[in-house]
Amino acid sequence: MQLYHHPYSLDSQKVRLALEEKGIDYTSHHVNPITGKNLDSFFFRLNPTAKLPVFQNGSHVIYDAIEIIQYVERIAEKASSGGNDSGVSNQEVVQWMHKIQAWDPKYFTLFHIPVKHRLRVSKFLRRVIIARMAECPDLATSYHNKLREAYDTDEKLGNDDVVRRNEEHLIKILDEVEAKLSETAYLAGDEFTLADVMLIPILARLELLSLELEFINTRPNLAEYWAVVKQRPSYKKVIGRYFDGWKKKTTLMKTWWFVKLRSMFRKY
Ligand SMILES: N[C@@H](CCC(=O)N[C@@H](CS)C(=O)NCC(=O)O)C(=O)O
Repeated sequence: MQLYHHPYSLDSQKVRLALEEKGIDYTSHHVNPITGKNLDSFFFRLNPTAKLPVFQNGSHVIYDAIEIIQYVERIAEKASSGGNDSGVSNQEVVQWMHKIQAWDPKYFTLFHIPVKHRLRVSKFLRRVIIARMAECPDLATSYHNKLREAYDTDEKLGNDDVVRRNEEHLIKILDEVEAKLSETAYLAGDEFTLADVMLIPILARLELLSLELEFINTRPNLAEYWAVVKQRPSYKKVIGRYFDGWKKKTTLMKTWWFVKLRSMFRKY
């Protein structure tokens, strides 16, 4: 099984946490969306939307995070129960998974990144798309769509309503989570489940953007939960080793310098 993913990608983190929690082995391929690796033709042929993650098991390719996680869950259940997959997530877990997945982190994240960095990356990625399009004319339509998407994102970011609604959606989810965590230790009961796997990357994103005081610490149950789930080996492997403490700076600087140098030398 192959997983194309990146530590920066929130949906990739969800899938990788599920793989770690379920103890499933896979071959890992890093595809950095900020340096435009996802726009390389090899990846574009695999997924013409260029989105991460992509999961491949033989000829079976899955693009949707929840579908991948549920597929992983079925494999794990089959392995542990000798062929029958009766132990998959209950309805409450699945409902939380969909509720959390309905929030699109794109505008919120971009809005909270310093404008200088956002503009440089966005310009760089548009140049990369144009360069790849020239190299692979047979993929021109998909690259055109990607370019249109990039302009559309920039335009929507200038629209206060879009950004505000995106944040309100997040707040609504966090408030529901806070209420639930006053009754149970984890999101769907007193056991850790795949619902928690979906939530952890969102909390990690808030911390990465230095927004934990406003969004996590103001919710005492959530703050306590966050401290507990960060102790899990899956969190440390998938997120902590790239973003905890000083590592955050090193991880981000590497990508930033890549983009800066490539832009300077016009090497797309
Ligand atoms: N359909 C995908 C969406 C995944 C998605 O939005 N991925 C983001 C990162 S979390 C991405 O690849 N962004 C790069 C791009 O759009 O070029 C899913 O549901 O899993």
